[in-house]
Amino acid sequence: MLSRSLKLTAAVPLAGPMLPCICRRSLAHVANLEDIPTARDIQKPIARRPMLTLKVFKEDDKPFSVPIAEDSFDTYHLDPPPYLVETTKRELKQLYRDMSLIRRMELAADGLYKDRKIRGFCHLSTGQEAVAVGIEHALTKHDKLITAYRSHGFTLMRGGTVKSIIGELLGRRDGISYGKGGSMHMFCESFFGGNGIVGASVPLGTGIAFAQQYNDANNVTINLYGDGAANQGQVFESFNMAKLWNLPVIFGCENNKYGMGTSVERASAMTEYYKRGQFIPGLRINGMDVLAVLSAVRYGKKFAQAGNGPLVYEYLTYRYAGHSMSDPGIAYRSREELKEQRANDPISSLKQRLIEWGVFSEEDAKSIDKEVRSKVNDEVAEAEKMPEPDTKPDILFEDIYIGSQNASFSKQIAEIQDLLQKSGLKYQMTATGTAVGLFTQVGPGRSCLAVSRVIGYAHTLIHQEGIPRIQTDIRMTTRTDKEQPMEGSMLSVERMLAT
Ligand SMILES: Cc1ncc(C[n+]2csc(CCOP(=O)(O)OP(=O)(O)O)c2C)c(N)n1
Ligand SMILES: [Mg+2]
Repeated sequence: MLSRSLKLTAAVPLAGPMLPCICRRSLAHVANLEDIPTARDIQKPIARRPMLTLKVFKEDDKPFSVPIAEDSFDTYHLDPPPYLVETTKRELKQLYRDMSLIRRMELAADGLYKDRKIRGFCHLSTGQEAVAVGIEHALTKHDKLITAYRSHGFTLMRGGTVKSIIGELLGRRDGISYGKGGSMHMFCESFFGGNGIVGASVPLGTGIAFAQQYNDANNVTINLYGDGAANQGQVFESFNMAKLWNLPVIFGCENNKYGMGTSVERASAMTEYYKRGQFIPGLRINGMDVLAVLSAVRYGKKFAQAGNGPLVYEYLTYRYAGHSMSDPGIAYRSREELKEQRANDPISSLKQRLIEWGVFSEEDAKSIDKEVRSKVNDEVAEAEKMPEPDTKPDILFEDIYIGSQNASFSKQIAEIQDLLQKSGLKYQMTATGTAVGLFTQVGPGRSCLAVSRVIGYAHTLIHQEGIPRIQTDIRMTTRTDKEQPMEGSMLSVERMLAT
C-alpha cells in the first residue's frame, strides 16, 4: 500500500517543482575532472599560508584572523581552504567550551556505564571532539547533518542538551528519543541521527541533500561516515548520484584509524579516503584541530552553495576509548600509540594556542573547565531523576511511524493471535508497531497448514499494510523429541515472504 501511494505522488510534480532541479542537474559535471570549476591542476604548487602578524582585539566580537598549520590539509583536485581563519574572541572561547562540554559529557557517560546505569550500546567520541565542534561552527541550523552511531557530540552540537542525551542513554522517558533510541539513535532538528547500520546513513544523507536542492534551499548537508564504512558499495553509489545531480553535500569520512579493532591499513586497499570520490574533489583535514575543521567546512559550504556539487572530506582523527564500552581498546593498538595521539589532544592544543594568542588566560580556561564540569554534573543529576517509561504496551507504539495503519495494527495482531490459538500451536509473539516476532513449535504429525496460514497473513501485512519486518522462529519437535529449526519448511516460508 505504502509503495503504491508513493509511486503515484512521485509521478505528479515532475512538470512543476521538479523543474528547477532538473535544470540544475543538467549542469552537473559527469565524470570529467577537467570540468570541475574550481578543480586545481594537481601539479601546481599549493597556495601556502601567508605570513601573519597576529592581532587579537580586546573586544569579544571584533573579527580578526588566526593562522592554522601548513600541514592542515591535503587536497585532491581542489584548492585548499584558507590557512587564515577569520574569527572572534567569543567564537574561539566557544570552540574551547564546546569541545570541553562534549568531553565532560562523554566522561560522565563512561562513569554511568561503569556504574551499570547505562546498559546496551554506548560509543564515546573522546578524542574526536574537534570534528563535531568545527563542523557545527561552520553551519547554520538550516544546514543538515547525518552521521553514524558515534553521535553524542553531534547531537549536543546540533541542539540537544546534556540532560536529554544522558537521559536517552539511561533509557528515560525525557531522553532526546524518549528513551527508545539509546546511544546510536538520537535526533533533533536538522540532525538525522545517530544511525546504527554502518554505511547506511550515506545514501540517506544524499537524499537529504537532494531534498535541499529540490526545495531550492541554499544549504548544505554534512554526510558523515567512518573509515569502516568507506569501502561499502552504497557509499560509491551515493557519490555517483551526488555528482551526477550536483547535490550540495559534503561527504565526510571520520578516519579515526580503526573500524572496531581493525586498522585502516588492514581494511582498505587505499587509505586516502579523500581521494575515494574519484570524480569528486576531495580534502584531507587535520581533524584534531578545530580551526582547520572550521576553515574546511566553511569553504566546502561555499563551494556547494555556489552550485559546484559534492565534496569528499576526510577528517583525520583518533578515538581515545575503545570502539564501545565492551572494548578496552588496547588489544589492537599500543599504549605508546595512544600516548602519542593524546599528546595531540584537540582541547589542550586549542587551549595552548588561545593562551599564546592572548585570547584567554590559564585562569580563564580553568574557570570555563569548572563551569562545564558543574553544568554536566547538574544535568546528569537531573537526567537520573527523569522518570522511567511506564511499562504499558501503548508506549511501544508511540512515535513509531507505521503509515496510516496505527489504529488497525493492534487489530491485526489480535487476528494473528486468534489464528494461532485456533491452530492449537504453542506460540509466543511480540509486536512492536514495525515488526512482528513469532516463535512457535510444531509437534510431530501436526500439519504445517496453520503455520503457513500465519505466514501467509504475515505476508499480507508486509505487502499491504506496510509492516516492514516479520521475524519468525518456527521449531519442529521431531519424533525423537528433539527440537530443531524447521529448515525444510523455512525454505518455503522464505519463498512466501519473498514474493
Ligand atoms: C552493516 C553493518 N555491518 C557491521 C556492523 C557492525 N559494526 C558496528 S561498528 C563497526 C565498525 C565501524 O567502524 P567505523 O565506520 O570506522 O566507525 P568508528 O567506530 O570508528 O566511529 C562495525 C563493523 C554494523 N553495525 N553494520
Ligand atoms: Mg573508524
